[in-house]
Amino acid sequence: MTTAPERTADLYPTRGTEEVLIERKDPVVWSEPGTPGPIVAEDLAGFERDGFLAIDQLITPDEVSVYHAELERLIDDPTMRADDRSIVEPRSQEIRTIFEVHKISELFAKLAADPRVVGRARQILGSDVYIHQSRINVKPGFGASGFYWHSDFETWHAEDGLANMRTVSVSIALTKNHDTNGGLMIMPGSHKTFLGCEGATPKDNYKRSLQMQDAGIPSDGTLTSLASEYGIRLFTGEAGSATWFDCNAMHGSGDNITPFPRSNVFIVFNSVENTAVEPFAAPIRRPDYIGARDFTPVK
Ligand code: 6CS
Ligand code: FE
Repeated sequence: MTTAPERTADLYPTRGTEEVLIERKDPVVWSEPGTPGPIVAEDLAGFERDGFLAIDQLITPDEVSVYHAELERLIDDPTMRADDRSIVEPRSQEIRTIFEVHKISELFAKLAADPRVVGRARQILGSDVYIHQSRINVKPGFGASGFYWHSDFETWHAEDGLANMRTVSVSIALTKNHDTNGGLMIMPGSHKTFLGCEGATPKDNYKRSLQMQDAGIPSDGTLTSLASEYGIRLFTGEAGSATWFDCNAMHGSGDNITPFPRSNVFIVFNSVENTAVEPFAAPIRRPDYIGARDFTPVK
């Protein structure tokens, strides 16, 4: 058992006895202005302002075919269904998410290390990066359930021990993200306010939260004021499109009752300057296939 690294001061208290809104203390874009990278200055400024950056085509249609076939191979593999890293839909029992796809699949490992992907992460985070989490969210259709409103960072801080907001996600569409099949929704600008949530983290929370999150979500009242202040942006796009979003952006996605799957691969990059310590608001660490404890930088 590795000894727990020294835990730093808690800049973002959460899961206490009441909700609390805290101004973000961390930069959004950590690299110095003018740092070379794949994101042009105007887009980087947009990411800083909005907390997200949408890209019409991050990977080509031929590449989408390769990665979509790999997703199908994984979800059709009976050993994957039996694997702890697979989460099933509560109703249909179809596979909802497979975690740690960058370790399970050489193809997804290659995608994560692609300069078009990791290069953008390094530019936003201003350092070398490692993968905190990767997953495929299948959202197969015919009633696949969505993900209620939340800030990823609130969970990754409370349950995985990430001290600072120096983490970024990219969602790459492997099927068309229509405006009807449960696309990602983000409140533009919400990343600049941290919402400390009410309610302690139950033990082994992840066993339920990855099907339907209940600890770490905003109250109706706060959600109403956030949505009224920031609005809600729905992300649609062809397969191959991508959305980069800040770890603290308030986001969610609806159920998918259409016949058209909304299958995306998500890669979460964390700065090597922000490696996980002990959870800030949970009794135990989550498994390392959800919150990595291998801090090896992506080459
Ligand atoms: O708890 C987590 O890490 C996961 N939960 C959600 C709803 N989004 C981020 C991540 O996949
Ligand atoms: Fe999320």
